[in-house]
Amino acid sequence: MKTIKTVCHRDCPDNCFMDVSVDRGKIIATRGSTLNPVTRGFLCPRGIGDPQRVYSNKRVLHPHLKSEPGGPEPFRRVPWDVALSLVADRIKATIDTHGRESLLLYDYAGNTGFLAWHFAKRLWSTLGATTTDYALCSRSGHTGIGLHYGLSYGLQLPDMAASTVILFWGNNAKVSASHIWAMARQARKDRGTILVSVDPRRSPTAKAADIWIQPRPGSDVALSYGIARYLLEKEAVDLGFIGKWSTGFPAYAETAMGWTPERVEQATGVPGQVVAQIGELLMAHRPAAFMIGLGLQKSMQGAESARAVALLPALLGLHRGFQYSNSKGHEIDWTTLNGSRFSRHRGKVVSQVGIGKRLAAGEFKFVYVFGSNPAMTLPDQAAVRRGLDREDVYVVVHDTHWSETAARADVVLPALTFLEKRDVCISDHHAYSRLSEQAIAPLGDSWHEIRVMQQFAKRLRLTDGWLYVDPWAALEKTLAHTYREGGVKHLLAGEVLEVKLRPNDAYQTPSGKIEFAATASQGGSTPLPIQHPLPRAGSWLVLLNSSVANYTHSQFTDVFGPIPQVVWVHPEDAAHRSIEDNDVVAVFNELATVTLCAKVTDRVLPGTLWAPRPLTGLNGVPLNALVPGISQGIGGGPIFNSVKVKIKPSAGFSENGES
Ligand SMILES: Nc1nc2c(c(=O)[nH]1)N[C@H]1C(S)=C(S)[C@@H](COP(=O)(O)OP(=O)(O)OC[C@H]3O[C@@H](n4cnc5c(=O)[nH]c(N)nc54)[C@H](O)[C@@H]3O)O[C@H]1N2
Ligand SMILES: Nc1nc2c(c(=O)[nH]1)N[C@H]1C(S)=C(S)[C@@H](COP(=O)(O)OP(=O)(O)OC[C@H]3O[C@@H](n4cnc5c(=O)[nH]c(N)nc54)[C@H](O)[C@@H]3O)O[C@H]1N2
Ligand code: SF4
Ligand SMILES: [Mo]
Repeated sequence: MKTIKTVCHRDCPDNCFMDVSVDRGKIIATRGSTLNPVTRGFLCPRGIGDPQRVYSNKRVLHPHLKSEPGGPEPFRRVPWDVALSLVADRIKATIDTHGRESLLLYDYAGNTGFLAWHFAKRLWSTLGATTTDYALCSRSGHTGIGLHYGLSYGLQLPDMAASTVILFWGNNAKVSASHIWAMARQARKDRGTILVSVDPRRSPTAKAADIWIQPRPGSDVALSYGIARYLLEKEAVDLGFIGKWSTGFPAYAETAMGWTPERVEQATGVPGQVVAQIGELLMAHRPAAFMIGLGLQKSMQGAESARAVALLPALLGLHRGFQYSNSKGHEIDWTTLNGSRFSRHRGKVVSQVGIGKRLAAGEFKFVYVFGSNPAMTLPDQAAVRRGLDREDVYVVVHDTHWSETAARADVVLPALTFLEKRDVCISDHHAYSRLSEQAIAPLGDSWHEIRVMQQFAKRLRLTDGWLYVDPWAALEKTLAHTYREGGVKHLLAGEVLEVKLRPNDAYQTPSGKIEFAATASQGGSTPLPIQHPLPRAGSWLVLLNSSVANYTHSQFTDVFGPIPQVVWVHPEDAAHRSIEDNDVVAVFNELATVTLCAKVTDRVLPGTLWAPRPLTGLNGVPLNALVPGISQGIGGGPIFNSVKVKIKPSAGFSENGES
């Protein structure tokens, strides 16, 4: 039995150090390594379930081509050589006939490895393929916070742990970042740190926190201004800090003063005394840490909410007293790694959130997907699937598993899981980094992303030397300034390195200070955060959706079964519609109908529903069919938490969505 030291490469804030027990070439178990001060000692259910996912019967183990209609099986096995030549010919023909822009690379963070994800993009950089703006997850929050701070990085986790009050704002850390939550809980145990959750639903984090504040979805700007006004009135803002480190404070303060407790309560549903309670808490317990969730910024006004919350710690005299994602604080030379700086062709960039319509219109004739499952995770699902299913669109998927997207492909190529390859990834939230060793030999005929891309490059007779260089040498250059000390050589020698973060008191705004009133503008933004009016509920409800512990997005249904097909409904909303606990209900809007099992609970507010993401309904329709492909103005992010739906008992429901 051997122990292999690796790192979980999933799209997860924690990026746990993982030790893998391997016996005669087979993974027996995975465990959390104690060497990472943040993730020490335990893994989440997905990390523990990894051996089952690696050996699951949903693995793609050989290249496959879609069969002719009417064939006995939807796909047939072919040798790599055949698949590679076919795809390379298709790439060439597409460029010749339709131009480079009609090639679409659709990739995401299924594996966050520098080599498996970013280096492997070099082929598409040289071809000048269209790519997306990668706005599906966090971009709106980065952009919103960036308006006031320059870059959006914030505090390090040890600073969080040293705080006396930690606010998880639109952040379900207990589920989405279980090691960060564990650190916060430890701080509570050690020092009496108070844990607060600000969430419209009683999430697992809200349940386990000391204080739970329940604003209406999308009303966080109003709540932030209400807290700011309380601090201003109590003369509890740090004017010395503000004078030295910021600009635009008078305009901000004037706007905040307009948010009287009555006005705040009207917008948020949070009573004045609760706002006062948070204000008192922030005054009595310093320093505070504001943990800004990605859920907060995935709504119509998400970027506004993120920027409003991020300004609160500045009032308290804290340099970047928030954490959203620290990715922008790292010095990593991405354009070298992914080859875009060497390429003669600058590919077009399109909205990721809005890509459904383009796919459905046949704008791309060749789509290459890796590290993502767009046929589950993108909004406007009906359009996405229509686009992928078009006869004139050639879809190639390189994945470890038979995803819903692979099922729609013309060619499916088998990929190595992160346990079958060597790589490096860096957490956006903690600073610790080590080499991810390969734990086992590749299963079946699975190939590394780089090998696949180099084989295409050869068949396309591409001569750019940078496609064929040693990836580890390229990585060494890319990460030359990333660590406090050391680099790739030290990682290869088995050392644990610490990632350097830009200084907390450096602000990359035009003024070089925190700008309470931003002088730059993005996507039509105003200088101050604004609370957009929230639609009056009427018969419409807002459907919130976020992840549950056993799944990473669409992954792990092969290990844990379907993502729970449930929807939380407030008792009042249920009573109005004659819905009882465990009834099958239709959740619908003009885009789609998804049938789910109702859980009648006061964990959500009246007018609000919640469902796990990204589930498939009992009727086979994905949750994301309900989500419009609308992008936010600021940052172009999605509006997953602003989806308007109706709900009714499912019996007698007409499929056209009429109520
Ligand atoms: N188990 C698991 N963990 C994951 C993932 C996973 O798929 N599974 N995915 C990872 C990824 S890529 C991401 S982006 C993160 C996301 O993880 P988080 O940053 O925690 O974000 P979410 O889970 O989307 O939402 C967090 C909370 O925001 C609340 N919320 C929704 N709208 C609003 C609002 O308007 N105001 C306020 N105050 N709260 C609101 C929701 O009710 C929810 O409880 O999780 C990561 N971790
Ligand atoms: N309704 C709703 N939908 C959402 C969200 C929401 O809040 N609500 N949130 C969005 C967010 S925050 C995110 S980040 C996206 C995530 O969206 P996706 O990136 O599409 O997420 P996954 O479903 O995890 O898909 C990752 C795919 O990569 C594959 N994979 C894993 N490892 C490897 C590898 O080493 N190599 C290759 N080639 N493939 C690999 C997996 O098998 C899987 O098919 O979903 C978004 N979708
Ligand atoms: S998914 Fe996240 S929490 Fe779970 S083992 Fe991987 S890095 Fe750790
Ligand atoms: Mo995400």
